[in-house]
Amino acid sequence: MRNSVKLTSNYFSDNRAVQSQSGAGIYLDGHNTVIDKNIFVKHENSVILITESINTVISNSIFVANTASNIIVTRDSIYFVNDNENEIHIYNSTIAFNHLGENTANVLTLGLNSTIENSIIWDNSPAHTQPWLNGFQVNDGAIQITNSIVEYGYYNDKSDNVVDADPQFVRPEAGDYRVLLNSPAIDSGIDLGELGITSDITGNNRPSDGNADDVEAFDMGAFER
Ligand SMILES: [Ca+2]
Ligand SMILES: [Ca+2]
Repeated sequence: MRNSVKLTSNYFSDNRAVQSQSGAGIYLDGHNTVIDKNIFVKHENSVILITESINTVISNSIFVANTASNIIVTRDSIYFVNDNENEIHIYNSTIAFNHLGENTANVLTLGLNSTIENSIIWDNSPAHTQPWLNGFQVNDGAIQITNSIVEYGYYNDKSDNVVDADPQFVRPEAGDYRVLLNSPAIDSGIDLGELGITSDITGNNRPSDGNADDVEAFDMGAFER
């Protein structure tokens, strides 16, 4: 496939799309894009809108304090519905404290076969009218979530080790989304080294032994300890 772009270590804030159906932070219609170690805050429209893009990877990234109707959304270019080929893979990312006001759209709208691994999805609103869906909308099937903290949980036959427990951020009110030593996120991820994930959003090595049991293991979320 063509189109290989990698966006690394950028800070996107306070963006708004002129057209409501466009992406405020990133509008993506290329293939094989990697969005690694980026921070997205205070967007008023869809932060990342993906259309007709195959194999998008988001890793080691933070999405906080956005008021978009969808933080990450995959859409068919014509009808604005999910495109099954627009699968997206989210690894070791933190999606928290995004409050969408009175808009009842979902936090994430992801195409079929999308996956979320080693991530933290916490304190986003509004929750889906069906709480067990927790703001996820998928087309004609379920996405796979593994080894992640998801508020209200997320359970289906594709999911494994999804924990509904406070991630214990250090000081979220001050923009510190690392987690405390006793966080359930520490050393509870799966090894994603073979996918090329070897460091966290600040450049710290993954995996690292964060719970002092002499075993290095991946954390959940954008930070490693
Ligand atoms: Ca660790
Ligand atoms: Ca350990």
